[in-house]
Amino acid sequence: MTKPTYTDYFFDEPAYNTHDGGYVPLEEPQTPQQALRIPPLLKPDKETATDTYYTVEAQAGETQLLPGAKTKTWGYNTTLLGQTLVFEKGKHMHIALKNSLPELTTFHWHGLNVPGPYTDGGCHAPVYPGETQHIDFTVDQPAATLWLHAHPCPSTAEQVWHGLAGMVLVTDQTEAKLPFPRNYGVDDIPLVLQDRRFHENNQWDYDADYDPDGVQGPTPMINGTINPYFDVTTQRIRLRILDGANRREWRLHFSHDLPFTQVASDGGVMPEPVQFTHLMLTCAERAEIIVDFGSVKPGETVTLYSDDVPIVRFRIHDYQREDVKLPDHLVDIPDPDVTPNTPVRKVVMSGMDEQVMIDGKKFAMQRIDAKQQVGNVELWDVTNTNEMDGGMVHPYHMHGTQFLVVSRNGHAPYPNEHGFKDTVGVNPGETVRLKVWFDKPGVFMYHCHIIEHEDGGMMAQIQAYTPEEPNKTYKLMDMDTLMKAVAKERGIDVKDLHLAGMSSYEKMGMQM
Ligand SMILES: [Cu+2]
Repeated sequence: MTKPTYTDYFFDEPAYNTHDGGYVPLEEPQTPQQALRIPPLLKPDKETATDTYYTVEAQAGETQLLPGAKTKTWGYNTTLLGQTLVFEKGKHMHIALKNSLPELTTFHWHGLNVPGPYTDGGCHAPVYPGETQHIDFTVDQPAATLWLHAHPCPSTAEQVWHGLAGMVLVTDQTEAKLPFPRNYGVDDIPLVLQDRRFHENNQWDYDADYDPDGVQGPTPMINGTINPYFDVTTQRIRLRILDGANRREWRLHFSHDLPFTQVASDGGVMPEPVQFTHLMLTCAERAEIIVDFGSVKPGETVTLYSDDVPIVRFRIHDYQREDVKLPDHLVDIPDPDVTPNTPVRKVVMSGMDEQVMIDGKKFAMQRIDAKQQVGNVELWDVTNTNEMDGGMVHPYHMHGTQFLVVSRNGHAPYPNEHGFKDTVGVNPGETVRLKVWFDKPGVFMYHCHIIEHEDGGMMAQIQAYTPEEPNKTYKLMDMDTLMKAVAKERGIDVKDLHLAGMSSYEKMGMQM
C-alpha cells in the first residue's frame, strides 16, 4: 500500500501566530546571499573509550550578519549560537560550564535525560560571570537532535535572543544502522530557525522589540546566517530542524511542492517515516527530515519557505545517484502501561500577554507544584483554555522527560507524533493527553516555550522523587538572590533593576 503524503500543517489555522495583533511578518532579506553557516563540531578536551570531556563557554562577541557593522551577539564557544556537541549514547560526559559573559546564565540541556535541577541547567543552576561549574552524566537515551540554551528565569528569552542556543546531537548504534545521511555539514545539516530585527548600526535591541507574547523580527536568521544558500552535493540531505525562535512558528514547505520525509522528532527517530509537503514547527520543537533531490536537475535551486518567504536556497550540484528507500519501520518506541492508581494530571495553560499562567498561577522559583515518583508512568492532560481572538498555540515543554503523545481532544495525535517528544504544540480549546515518566530524580520545569511566556510566568515545576528520598530538598534559586546578583553585575541598585520578563508579574501586581 502506498503511504500517504500529508499536505497540511494540522494545527488550527485561526490560532497561527499570523493572526496575533503583534505579529511581525517575515520579509525576504535584500542583502546578498551567503553560504549557510554550519556550526563546527565542538572538539572534546579529552576522550577515552568511556568518557568524553567538553568545555562549553558562554561568551560575548560580534558576528558579521549584514554588510557593514558587525552585530553584538552571544554564543557557546563561538560568537553566535554554538559549536555542536555530540553525545554518544552510553558514554559518560564531563562538561565544564564556563561563563565569560557579563551576567549570570544557566546551561539548559533541552531534551536531555539528566537529573534536575542542577545538571538539567534550569533557573536553579546559575553560573555567575567568570565562574566555571562542572557537570557529568551518562548519556542514556536514543539518538536525537537536542539543544543547549540559556535558562536563567526571567531572562531566558533575552539571553536566547542574544544568541545562546547550540545544537546537541545524541548518537547511538540503532540510528547508525539506518539508511540516513550522516555526514555532518555535507548531507547532515543542522538548521536553527530564528528571526531578528536589526536596528541602527545592525544591532539587536531586545527591549525595543519586547512583546510579552513573544519577541519577533522580520528577518529570518538560519544558523546565524541572513539569506543563506546551501550547496547540495548529494542526492539526499538530512535537515535537523530546530525552531529556535523566541516566538515564531515556522510553516515549512519547499518549492515545486517537493515532498520530504520526517524521520525523527524531538526525542529521536520515529517508529515510521512520515512523508509531508508541509510541516509546522512550534517553538523548541525539532524535526529531522530527509529531502530527496532525485527529481531535481543539477543547476536548479530548491527553496525552503516559511509561509511565502524564502528562508534557505538549496543549490543542487552534480551528485552521485543513490536511490534509497527507507524501511517502513525505523525503531521500536516503548509504550509502557500507566502505573495503576495514578490519577490523570491536569495542566491548564491560560492567558495571553501579561496574563499567562499555568493552573491559574505564575511561576514561583521556590514552589514545587507537583510531585511524581521516578519510574511511574502517568497520564497528563494539558489544556490550552485560551480562546480569545482565536487564541494561540502554546508549545508545551517538559524538562526531565521524553513523553509520548496519546491523543488530541480524544483523537489520534498528528502522524509525526508517534515518537518521543519533549515539546508539543497545544491548540486553543484543546487538551493534549501525554504519557509522562521520569527516569531521573530532581526538580524539573514544565512550561510554554514561547520564551516570553515562560519568563512571564507560564511555567511550573515538578519534583521527580525516588521512593528512598520522597522529600529530598534541593537548593532552589530565590528572587532575592537573583535580583541582588544581577543588580551587582550591572552595577546598579536592586530597586533600579528591570528584567523584561518581570514586567508580566508587575502588570499583574504579582511577585515572582
Ligand atoms: Cu504560550
